[in-house]
Amino acid sequence: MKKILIANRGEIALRVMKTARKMGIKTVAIFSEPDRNAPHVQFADEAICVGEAASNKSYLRGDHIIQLAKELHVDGIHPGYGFLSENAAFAEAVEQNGLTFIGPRPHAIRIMGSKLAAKDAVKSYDIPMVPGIDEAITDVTEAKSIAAEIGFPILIKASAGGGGKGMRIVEKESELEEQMKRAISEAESAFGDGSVFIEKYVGSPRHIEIQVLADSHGNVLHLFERDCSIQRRHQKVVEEAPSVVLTDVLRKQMGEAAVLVAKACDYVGAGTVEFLLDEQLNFYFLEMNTRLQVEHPVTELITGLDLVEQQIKIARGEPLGFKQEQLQILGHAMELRVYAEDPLADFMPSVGTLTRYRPPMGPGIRVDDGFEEGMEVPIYYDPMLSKLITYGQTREEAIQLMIEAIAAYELEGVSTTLSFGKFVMEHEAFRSGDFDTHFVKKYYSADKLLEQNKMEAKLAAIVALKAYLKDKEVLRIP
Ligand code: MV4
Repeated sequence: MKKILIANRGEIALRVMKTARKMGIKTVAIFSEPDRNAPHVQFADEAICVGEAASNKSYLRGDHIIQLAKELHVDGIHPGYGFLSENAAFAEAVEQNGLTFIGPRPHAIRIMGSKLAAKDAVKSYDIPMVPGIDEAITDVTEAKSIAAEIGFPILIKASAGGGGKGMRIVEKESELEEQMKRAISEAESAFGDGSVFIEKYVGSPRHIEIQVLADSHGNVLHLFERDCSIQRRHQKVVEEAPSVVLTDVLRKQMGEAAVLVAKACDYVGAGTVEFLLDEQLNFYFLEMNTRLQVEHPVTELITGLDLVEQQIKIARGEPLGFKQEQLQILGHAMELRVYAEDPLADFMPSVGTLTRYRPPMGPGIRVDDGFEEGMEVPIYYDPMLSKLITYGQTREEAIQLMIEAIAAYELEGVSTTLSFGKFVMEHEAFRSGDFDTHFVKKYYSADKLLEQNKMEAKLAAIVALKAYLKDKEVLRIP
């Protein structure tokens, strides 16, 4: 592989290109009109415009992108995350055009793109699943009898849904019919597939995901877990590795279950297997994400591996260069997603120009971003500005470094979730590790953040006043 095209933008496009360059591989960037001067375009060896601002007129034009890749004599395409990354038809078209898709086979993407197909694929393996059904359900009477068997509350999920879209909690039988009808019609209009199914609702779960790597020679390994429980409306905010709640035994069990999930769909490449972990530490397979994830850096820091390098080597047909026993967790990594959103105004997207942008630097600090001072934050795409990642020997160290890095992050022109990140890092429930997916709902409010900001301003004023009084004394100012 001599030249790859990165079918993405922003921080992940840059991230992929950095590894490609390190490996001596030339890079081609694609960009939409408003992204013409973006850092990922400047960094690449070559760059080509793929259309207008709207994603469906640029970054989602699969056939057009493949055409351009061929004209530029590209060998492989890396899709990043989002956009075309989990589009089986695109992966297939890339291969049919004689290019390498740096990602899993279309077969695996297709299976895992449907929750019911995923359940069906893994059911002959010994993988714990949430009590429920593994077939689409349309009949209300049947649904009622299944729900009675499982016990309320139950959750209705759309097979084609993802990231919490199309989910409905049903507390009692009298609500079932109405909720089911709604779920089906919602799934039909949102995904073009009205298949829904029923699961027992796990009330206070942690979201634990396992990173897997599979080569094309049948070797499948896991790279331990990431705890992604701190999220807001299904949008992850803080991710860390390892998780404070996993024991070595549980980690091994979940890792082995994740490897089985990958084997069940003949997985090749880097993937992530999502689990729910309940209060009794029972774990259940939820779904598999067939892409490089946003939060992959925390796994890189605790394992010392470059996941993009692994993806490229796997795509080149190389066998994995290590065995499960050779992998170990070293230290603790924490990631904060910095969004251009106002945490004091219900996380409203905040657009504008980055009049000042100086990310923190130093030992144990990594910033993955795709912005520069003076750039405008475009309204067309994901509002994530950067990922602030810290690494320490211990969790306490990683948290402390995160608090310092947030303070050192100079950013003006738009509102960001940096202060919200500080709120999380300083919260007792987060520090003690006693949290679940309801953390934000349970503990966060704009008022509390405002209170935190006021306290800080007061503290700063007191420090300044003390310094002034001392100066006055030393300088004998009357
Ligand atoms: C669940 C659940 C409770 N019980 N399934 C949300 C996203 C999708 N990946 C699955 N999700 C959930 N499935 C059962 N049977 C709770 C969630 C859930 C959740 C999962 C992971 C991270 C954050 C979450 C927030 C709310 C609900």
